[in-house]
Amino acid sequence: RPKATVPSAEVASRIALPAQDEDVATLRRAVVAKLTYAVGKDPIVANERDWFVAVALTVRDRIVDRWMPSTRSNYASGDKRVYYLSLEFLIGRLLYDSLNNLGLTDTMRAALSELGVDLDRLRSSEPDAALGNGGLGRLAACFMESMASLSIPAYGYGIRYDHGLFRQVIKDGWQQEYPEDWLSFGNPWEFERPEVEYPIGFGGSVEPVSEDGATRYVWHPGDVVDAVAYDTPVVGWRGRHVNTLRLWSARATNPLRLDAFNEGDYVGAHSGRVWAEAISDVLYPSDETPAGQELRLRQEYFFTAASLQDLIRRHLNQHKDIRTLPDKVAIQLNDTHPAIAVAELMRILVDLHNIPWAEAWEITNATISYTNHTLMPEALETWPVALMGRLLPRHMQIIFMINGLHLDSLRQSGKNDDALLSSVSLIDEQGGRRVRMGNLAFLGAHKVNGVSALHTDLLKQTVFRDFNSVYPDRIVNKTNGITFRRWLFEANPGLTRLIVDAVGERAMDDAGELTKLAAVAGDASFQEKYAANRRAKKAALSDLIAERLDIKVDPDALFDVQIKRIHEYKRQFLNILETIALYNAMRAQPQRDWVPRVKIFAGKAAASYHRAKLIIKLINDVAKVVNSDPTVQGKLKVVFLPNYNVSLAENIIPAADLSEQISTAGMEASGTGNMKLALNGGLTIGTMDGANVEIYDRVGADNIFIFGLTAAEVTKRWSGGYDARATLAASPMLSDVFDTIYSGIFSPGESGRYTGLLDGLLNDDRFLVTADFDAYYARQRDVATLWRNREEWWKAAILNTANVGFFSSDRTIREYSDEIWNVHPRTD
Ligand code: Z15
Repeated sequence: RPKATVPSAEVASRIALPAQDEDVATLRRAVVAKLTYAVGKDPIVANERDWFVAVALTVRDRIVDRWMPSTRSNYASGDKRVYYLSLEFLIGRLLYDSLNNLGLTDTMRAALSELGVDLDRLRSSEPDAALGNGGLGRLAACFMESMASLSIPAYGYGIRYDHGLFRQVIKDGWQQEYPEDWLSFGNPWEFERPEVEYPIGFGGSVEPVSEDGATRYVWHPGDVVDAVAYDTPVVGWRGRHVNTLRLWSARATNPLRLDAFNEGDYVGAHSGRVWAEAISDVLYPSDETPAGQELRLRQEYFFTAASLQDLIRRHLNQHKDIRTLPDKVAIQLNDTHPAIAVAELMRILVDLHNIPWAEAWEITNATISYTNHTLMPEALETWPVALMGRLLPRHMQIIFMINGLHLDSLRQSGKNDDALLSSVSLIDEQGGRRVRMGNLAFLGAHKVNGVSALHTDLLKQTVFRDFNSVYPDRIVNKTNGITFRRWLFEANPGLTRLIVDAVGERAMDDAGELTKLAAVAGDASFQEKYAANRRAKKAALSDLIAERLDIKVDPDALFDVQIKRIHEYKRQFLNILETIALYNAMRAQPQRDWVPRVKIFAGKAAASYHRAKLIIKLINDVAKVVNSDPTVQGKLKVVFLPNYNVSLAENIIPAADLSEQISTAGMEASGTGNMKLALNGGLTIGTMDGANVEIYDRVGADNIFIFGLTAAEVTKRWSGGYDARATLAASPMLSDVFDTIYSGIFSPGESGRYTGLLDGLLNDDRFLVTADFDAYYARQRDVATLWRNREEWWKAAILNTANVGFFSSDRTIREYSDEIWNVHPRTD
């Protein structure tokens, strides 16, 4: 099997853009032409946003030049295509991504400077495309970039939400949510495709029709919404290949009821439209917690059904025969959100194409595969049978049919165990019947993957244990990855330059080359340059902190960073408790020679997740007290940066000395922020959880700070009936922290603000915060000790950068291609 080719340095430099014809003057003229004729603005009066749009359109033209040949050559070759179905694509900004992948950054900077425009300022006038919540959505964006970079013909399919993830504002320490409005000034990267439009049905009834002794089922939907396509070209590294991200927007089939309008009922005339178009209005802001709302199920079916219609139409146009679908199409379900695809594809094959059931099932199973991203039982999606029966009556029948055949075949093969049958059933019969989307996805897929080695093992042992005994080859591991183009080259050009100087340009095409850095990890002059780059990034972040929060931090302090969604299992609570313990220790011995530290937090809480929001408030309350306490002499600062998003991550990650990856072992499926921080040389303090385990394997025990219970120990502690009160009694340090919070110093005027939070820990410490506290505190002191040894610290940091090449999403995508999709990158 041909592996993706990594060009030699010589070939790479020939492929490297700027393209032959792209000089500064050409680009400058192109930008001015866009500003004039596409934006309609005179350069004399154009504002920053106008310039940004003009530049984006100029860049988009260059992308399109490569998009058409990519698409054409895929048609010509007839190669198999990958379809990545995801309810989330957390893209962020595209300007630098596009410029860098096209090799046009420097040329564009020069062209703009001739026009008196600063490229770096334009960069920040682009809104983040925040069509995702966190790790799952960002993974989809990294995968799109890697698939393009590897020349794998692929489409991303999702929803073009009018409003992405809410904007977080911190008011008096509390999180407030405001609607996000990324489209308010238009989106220069996308192409609207009004002609690519599919009807999506909901509700109604199913009519059995007898035909030659057989029964066919005809679904008569009660209402129909149109899905309209918007395409964004995704350009790969060195502009080699361009794929399409196709996002669906909902349009009412009947936007205006003229009869109502004529009677003067203006609002009523539009009500149907408002209801129909609500489908693509807002991204549900819940990460790891199913929204459970009817509108969410409508979103899931809407984009899945539109995507299937689109890809089947494309398949039939080109290959004529729907039976060859698995040879030409690989559908990857990003979590269970598009799992209804299993029933929808069966409906299309059986009801619309008259394929016999068994053959349809084979086609479906060979085409679909499914990625699981969590083990947490409360995060697994289920839908009430009654709701699904009402919204998707034919799909409900099909799911019952699949389930009946599935359970019968198990019984026939002698698997009569009730416990097994009920655990692999598609229907949860306990407490109101519900459809289990995880089980539907598992059964409908030929491969099911976890996202880290540990997570995949646990999948086999827990949620899919019985399924795994019946289908032992179905579960495979695909450890997550990140695109180094965004998370190293674009976020940290200074470090990138150092790497290229040290190990050569080829490191930009082959992440494996990074290991050569290990040779200079102990080299004083390399360490000095590495440290100087970090210092510059920390100075920039300090400026940002001063600007946004009016807090002064010392760029020479240790920057200790926890950036991710706020969730109990991620244990920001543990971090802030340790911060308080450190604060207490500093107050007890103010004259000791403390390592100056800045604790940096950022992350959003789901709007309805009260505990998570209270943890944000606690962090901010602690910040207020600590930051203004003269006894700590500025050696401890606490910072909560609001509105964490991809762009803020790009600013924080290169400035991080310490990466907090402290989830309860067994609960973080993988993590991907851990990879970004390690790549940029932040040392990890973390538990043996998710991909931390694999980072540990690669960077080595001396270059990471592991602490706490392992996943197996966590299970044991739970089964033994964990008693947090006993832990507290045995830990003077933690008792002291609890007393400090109970005393009310962080909540003047409301001394009981955190009583519930602390009592909650004592009564039911589900995430074993108390159990890991002492070990965490001790490990943090080891961090401070290493920090004092500057040579050893930088050596460890450089070894992190050197040894995490494995976590490139190019590697992940190659594994999916070889072992799940059976697609092979084109080499032409
Ligand atoms: C999400 O962001 C993740 C899992 C989920 O089940 C949902 Cl609904 C959202 C995250 C995992 O928590 C994280 O560990 C993983 O790295 C990421 O998905 C990508 O696989």
